[in-house]
Amino acid sequence: TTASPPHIALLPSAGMGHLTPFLRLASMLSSRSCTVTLITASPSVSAAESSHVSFFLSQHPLVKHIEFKVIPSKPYSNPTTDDPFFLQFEATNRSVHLLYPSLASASPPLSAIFSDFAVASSFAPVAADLGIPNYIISTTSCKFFCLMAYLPVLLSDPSSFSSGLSEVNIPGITPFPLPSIPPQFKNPNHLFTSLIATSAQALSKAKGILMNTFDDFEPETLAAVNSSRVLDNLPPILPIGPLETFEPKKEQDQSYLPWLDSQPAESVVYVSFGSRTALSSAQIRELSKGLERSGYRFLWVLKTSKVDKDDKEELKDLLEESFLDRTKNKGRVVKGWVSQQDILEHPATGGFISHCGWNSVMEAARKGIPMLAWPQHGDQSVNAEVVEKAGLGIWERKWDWGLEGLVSGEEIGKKIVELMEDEKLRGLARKVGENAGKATGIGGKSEKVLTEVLEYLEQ
Ligand code: BUP
Repeated sequence: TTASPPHIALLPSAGMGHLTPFLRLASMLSSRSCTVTLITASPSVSAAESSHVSFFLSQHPLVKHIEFKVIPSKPYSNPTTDDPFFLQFEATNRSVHLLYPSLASASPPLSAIFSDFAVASSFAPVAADLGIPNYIISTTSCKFFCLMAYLPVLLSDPSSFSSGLSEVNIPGITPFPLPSIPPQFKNPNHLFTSLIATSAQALSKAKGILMNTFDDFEPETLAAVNSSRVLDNLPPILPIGPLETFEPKKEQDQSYLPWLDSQPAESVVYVSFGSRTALSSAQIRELSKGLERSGYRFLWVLKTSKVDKDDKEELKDLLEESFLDRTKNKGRVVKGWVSQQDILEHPATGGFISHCGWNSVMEAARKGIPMLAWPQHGDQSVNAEVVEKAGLGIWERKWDWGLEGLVSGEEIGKKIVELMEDEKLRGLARKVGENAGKATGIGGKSEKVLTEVLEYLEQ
């Protein structure tokens, strides 16, 4: 009999930063004739997650959907965090065994499961019982992945994070400056830390780690991890990025698009800190001053709460009316969801001030848009260093390392000018975009890696 395309189930975990790469990969697999089952946990934490899942399914009628109810965390059951995304990671881990019957009875039978790093430990036994390979999807940089994979070793030595050290060392790769390590990692009891460490211990059971990055973007780290210099028991790391985007969700308010259409090429600074980061109101005011001082045009997506459902403040309460008035011809400030991929693709966009969430980094890389990295938490500092090293952007370390508290409008204004006027950076960023295109094009490195995985899984 001739081989038929595999049936792959995908299990993302909480937050748009985790959901987005899964939806993209699901779309790519479906267009390569795989049977695809998308598994989602309900209820979702943010409104953006549930609306994107519905939209995705409406656009991909062939994709099957399993929705499973997570066993909720008891309120205050974990005193180390009240972050709703971390609590959902934990609740999902406690609930994935409930999926066994529907996965075991899938038709055609499942060939593999692609699941998020954050559920690696609880999902490994389910995949083993089903007798099918489990690939982990890592939604961050290869550099930060190495830190997570190595975390159990670091935690076993109490001096790893001692304040006397200026950096954390992991064999085979460049050191991590101490301020770029998420502070939670220093507390082994923190929910986030224990989840990552437990997941890391399960990595060796996976068939491979699929990663939204590409060889030319993180060559040294990928080479080190794939030649067992970081850890000797990791499965192959498989760079398949930047993941292809599919048609974005159209929101009602897209008035920024006609506005962008009327701006000169590469003249607009796009500003976004991702779906779950809210700057302080004082920092929001300084950023507004910085944008105005820079003299550049801008499109600024403003968030004021970690979870979108709680975001109720109005623009006029956040920014001075006089600012909105003075800049009405120069810029747009938007609340709510925008189509970031449309904005990054737009010829008027010339620079991107970003928190360096990894999806945002890969989207900017794909388009070759220079970044001003302004990481806020989690993996973002490590990602910012990767961005700088790859030539995609500039990064002012002291801004996010808390060395000076509030960053002034004056400093921000100067950095924006640097971002927009540095021709060498623009050239390097364009080159990154070309390399990203080569990696995902026919015969490109990332495309080949994915093709090989799918050939292996053919039934
Ligand atoms: Br906000 C926003 N529109 O308005 P990251 C985000 N996005 O398309 P995060 C929009 O969501 P984590 C908006 O293009 C990217 O694909 C954006 O993921 C898109 O950051 C995704 O960049 C956001 O990884 O997640 O949301 O902070 O903290 O998990 O990295």
